[in-house]
Amino acid sequence: MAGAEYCVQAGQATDHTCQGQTENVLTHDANTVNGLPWDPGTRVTSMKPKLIIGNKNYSTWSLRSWLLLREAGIDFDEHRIELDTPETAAKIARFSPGGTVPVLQLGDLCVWDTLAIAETVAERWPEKNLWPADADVRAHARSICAEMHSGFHMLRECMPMNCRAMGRQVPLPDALTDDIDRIIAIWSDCHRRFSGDSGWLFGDFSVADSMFAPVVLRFRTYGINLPESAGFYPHRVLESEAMQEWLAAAECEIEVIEREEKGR
Ligand SMILES: N[C@@H](CCC(=O)N[C@@H](CS)C(=O)NCC(=O)O)C(=O)O
Repeated sequence: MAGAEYCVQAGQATDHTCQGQTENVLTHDANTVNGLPWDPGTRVTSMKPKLIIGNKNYSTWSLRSWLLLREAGIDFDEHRIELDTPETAAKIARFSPGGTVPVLQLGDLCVWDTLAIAETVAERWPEKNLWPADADVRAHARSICAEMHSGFHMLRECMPMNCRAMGRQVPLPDALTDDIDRIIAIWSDCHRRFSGDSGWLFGDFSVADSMFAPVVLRFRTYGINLPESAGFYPHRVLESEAMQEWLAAAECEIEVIEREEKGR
């Protein structure tokens, strides 16, 4: 599948409207927020969700939202925008107020940024159990997701995701090995405390697995050896049918973004 932009399944790209809301949330229990009824949103939207993504070979954030929806078994259309072209910004701007992909459209509602998408999907499809059921375990899962979202700058800089590349070698300065060691510690800790036999970080597939999946691909591309305590995890991620589907599509893309081609 080549070409700059495509829509998969039904539907063409349409303009979006965004429902912006700001609210200071002070207290909540299971059913209320600040004493008002808590509205979890329309549980099943009348329109099929649409996910706007970038190149499958390179776009880690796109992979995270895409994998979350696919592993959850939620039917959605996808719309791909080729990154790193003179038209990319304008094409993304048609969908994303933040100017980045991924973007999730749920009918008229537009959700941008990976963590916001994950929270929204988990909230609107509660039966998919995309966060761990136990509140303390859920807090742990949220912590490592937030850490992934805001940290690991050396890993991103030095080891860009490049799904179809194998056998790449990059220098490993201390700051990069610190990032790698921290990921190993996160996976090992989850394995010891939460994984059980499933191989996913928290037993069942969760938002956390979608957040760490691109790291698995980075370690594969750059040949990072893992201790046994963390080595279980890449196997689980790579044997996911959804992940295999993503990798096959990345393989078929013809675009090359030179600055992402490290370690040749
Ligand atoms: N914090 C954002 C980051 C998203 C992001 O940086 N996406 C990249 C692609 S992986 C992007 O859209 N870049 C804009 C561009 O390449 O023009 C999120 O989590 O969604």
